Parts: sequence; C-alpha cells; structure tokens
Amino acid sequence: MYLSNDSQTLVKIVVAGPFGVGKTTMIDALSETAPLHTEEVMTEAGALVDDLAGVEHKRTTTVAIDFGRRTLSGDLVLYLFGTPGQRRFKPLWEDVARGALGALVLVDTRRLGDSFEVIDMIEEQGLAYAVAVNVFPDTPDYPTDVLRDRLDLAEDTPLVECDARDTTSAIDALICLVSHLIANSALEATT
Ligand SMILES: Nc1nc2c(ncn2[C@@H]2O[C@H](COP(=O)(O)OP(=O)(O)OP(=O)(O)O)[C@@H](O)[C@H]2O)c(=O)[nH]1
Ligand SMILES: [Mg+2]
Repeated sequence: MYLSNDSQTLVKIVVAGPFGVGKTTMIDALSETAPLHTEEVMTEAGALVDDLAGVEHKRTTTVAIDFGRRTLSGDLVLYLFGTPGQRRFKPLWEDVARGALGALVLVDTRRLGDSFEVIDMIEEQGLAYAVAVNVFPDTPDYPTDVLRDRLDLAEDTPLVECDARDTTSAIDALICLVSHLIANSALEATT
C-alpha cells in the first residue's frame, strides 16, 4: 500500500469522459490503494438533464473527483484523477486536468457525440491523450477508421477498446496511454 523510498517517477494522469461512460468504474478497477470517490445519489431532479440511456442501472454520479494510484512496471507510479462527466462540471474538468502529463479519454460509442466536448477540453489544455472505447453489450461495432474519423483523432492518437470493470483490460488501456506519452517525449527530445 505504501510506496517504497526508492526513486520513483510520479505522474498525474486524468481519466476523462462524458457522463456514465465508466470513469469511476475504471479507477476502481485500476487502483492498488482504496480509491477515493465523491459519489452522490442521483435523484428525480436530475432525470431531465442526466440521460441514463444505456446505463439504466446507474444510481450515483461523481460530483468532484475520483482518485486512485497504480504502479506500472518498476518505478513508474501513476496518480489517477477521474473527472465528473456532465458538462455543467466543465470548469472542474479543466482544474482537474491541470498539471497532468496525459489523459485517458473514455468513450461510449452508443453516445459518441457526448465525447466531443471532453476531447476538445483535453486538446485545449495541450494534453497528450489516448482514447479507450468502453464496450457495453449493445455497443455498435464501428470500423476503426470510421471511429477515428468521427472523433477526428490525430494519426498518432491511440484508440483501443476496453472493459472498464476489468483490471487487466484497464491496465492495458493505461499502458497504451503511457507508451504514447513516452513516444511523444522521445520525439520532443530529438527535435
Ligand atoms: N456492461 C458494462 N457496464 C459498465 C462498464 N463500465 C461501467 N459500467 C456500468 O456503467 C455505469 C457507469 O459507470 P460509472 O463508472 O459510474 O461512470 P462514470 O463515467 O464515472 O459516470 P459519472 O461520474 O456519473 O460521469 C455503472 O452502472 C457501471 O456498473 C462496462 O465496461 N461494461
Ligand atoms: Mg464517475
């Protein structure tokens, strides 16, 4: 649970994405320490603004942050910050993203349009990111090139599929992001 005193690289990573895409679920699956959550029960008052289509069993929503920690091979320690999903929290997305090295953007392809604003915010913050499609049972099967096109992703932006509930799958998505960040920094070092 505690980090050793050996030299470590500590990195802030944001897990972002629209309402109900599985951010809190993923941080639960990833964190090697008891994760911190700020969940509140959803009430009837929110029924008109928070669309539960596709996630009808969802009962709570994040109102500030999720926080967890994951050590990847050896001395690379990732501090994972999850954002709330609704656009009314946009100023908070920006605050949470500040100082991060990169972002894992979760996407639900049943509601692709909901992801655009989050991706815009990440790009405006100048953060490198990878996109992970959280697969639900009725997720439509888009060809990769169509999906990349719809999300308007740069050629080198990684796009993977994951199951946010599954630790191995969530770690694979995280490794994909970290590999992208390492490749970016190697490129910057040569230019
Ligand atoms: N079938 C399936 N269900 C999932 C998956 N990931 C999350 N869920 C469910 O989908 C719902 C949404 O999960 P959350 O983790 O609360 O989503 P969130 O992105 O944190 O939501 P907000 O914080 O409210 O924006 C929950 O009911 C999860 O149990 C998945 O990979 N597959
Ligand atoms: Mg959440």
